[in-house]
Amino acid sequence: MSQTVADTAETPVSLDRRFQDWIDAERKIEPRDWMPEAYRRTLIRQISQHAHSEIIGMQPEGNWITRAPSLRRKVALIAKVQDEAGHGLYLYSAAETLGASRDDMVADLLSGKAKYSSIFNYPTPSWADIGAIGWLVDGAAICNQVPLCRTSYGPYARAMVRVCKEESFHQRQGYEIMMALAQGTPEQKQMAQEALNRWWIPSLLMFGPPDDQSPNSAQSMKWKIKRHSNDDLRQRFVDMTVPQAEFLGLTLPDPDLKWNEERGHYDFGALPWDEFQAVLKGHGPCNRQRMAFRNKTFADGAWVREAASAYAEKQKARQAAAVKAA
Ligand code: BYC
Repeated sequence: MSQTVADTAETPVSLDRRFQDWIDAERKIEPRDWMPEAYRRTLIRQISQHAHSEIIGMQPEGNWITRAPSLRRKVALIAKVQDEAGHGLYLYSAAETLGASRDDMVADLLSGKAKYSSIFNYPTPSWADIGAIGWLVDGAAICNQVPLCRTSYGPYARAMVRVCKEESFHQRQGYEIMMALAQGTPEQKQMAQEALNRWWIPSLLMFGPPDDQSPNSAQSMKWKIKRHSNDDLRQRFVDMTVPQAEFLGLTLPDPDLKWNEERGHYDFGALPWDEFQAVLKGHGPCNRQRMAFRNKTFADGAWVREAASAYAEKQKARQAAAVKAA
């Protein structure tokens, strides 16, 4: 029988302590292991918010599937949006291993009780926004999510491996769109620049509040749910993205952005945290639209869920009859 958190200690120490030692030894927590209730709650919160973000995140891009400029672009965009649905499903499944019910999680999203990423409350008025989302939003997602492949909860860490592989394809499809526009006509280059201007700040806000205003970070880092702080990941993203913008010949919309030799990082301007808080409270440019669309889609899909449940019941009854007859 494999060892569990509860039987690691030779001396009588508290379960909390054994749990922390187990994590400090870089061992994974699995669904049947003992865990502090707060660890379980934190994970359900983070994983379900992450799942909701993937599901709502399909909307800004789905908006452009019918208007993609070529068949190749359309196929890639459909595949990307479909991948996001898949990410949502793996993540809901990971949260279910912690005892969360899928129906409750979905109900919390639909009622507006649950959060999803701030970034998906911004509009996509031009095709270049699809490039900017792939490049910047998926780029930010990669910075934030690659360390989650090493998060302490096994099912979440394993789900993130596939998610990150797909995100890296998404990031490249976005960068390729930006490259085509940046090397195109002056109007196309302008379109790319305007999309970059729209998405740069929201992408930086996506990493969450500054470390000194992040109530969950300290405990989540101790439990190795989070491996890096919000500010560290934001800085990593800025450092990674500046040369990519230079390569495209586009300008990041921040007059305070400059290389700091001493720190070995780029400095950047103050971020609008009041805007972030407003978006979280439901007052971003597209919050109402996103929620209304999700609720409508859920209601429109009721017949599919009913048909799938009826089919599953029928299969179950058939199998039971076959077992009885055997
Ligand atoms: N938007 O104490 P903090 C994607 C909330 S999917 C909204 O730092 P934590 C993609 C936070 O929840 C993108 N809320 O929290 C999909 C907390 O509120 P509660 C999503 C945010 O959890 C499709 C409060 O602010 N990625 O990339 O330690 C296409 C205080 O924050 C945001 C993930 O979910 C935000 N941006 O750290 C393309 C990754 N930031 O819950 C791309 C997994 C913070 O206490 N999640 N809040 O009421 C994480 O890594 C962490 O949960 C966060 C926040 C870094 C996001």
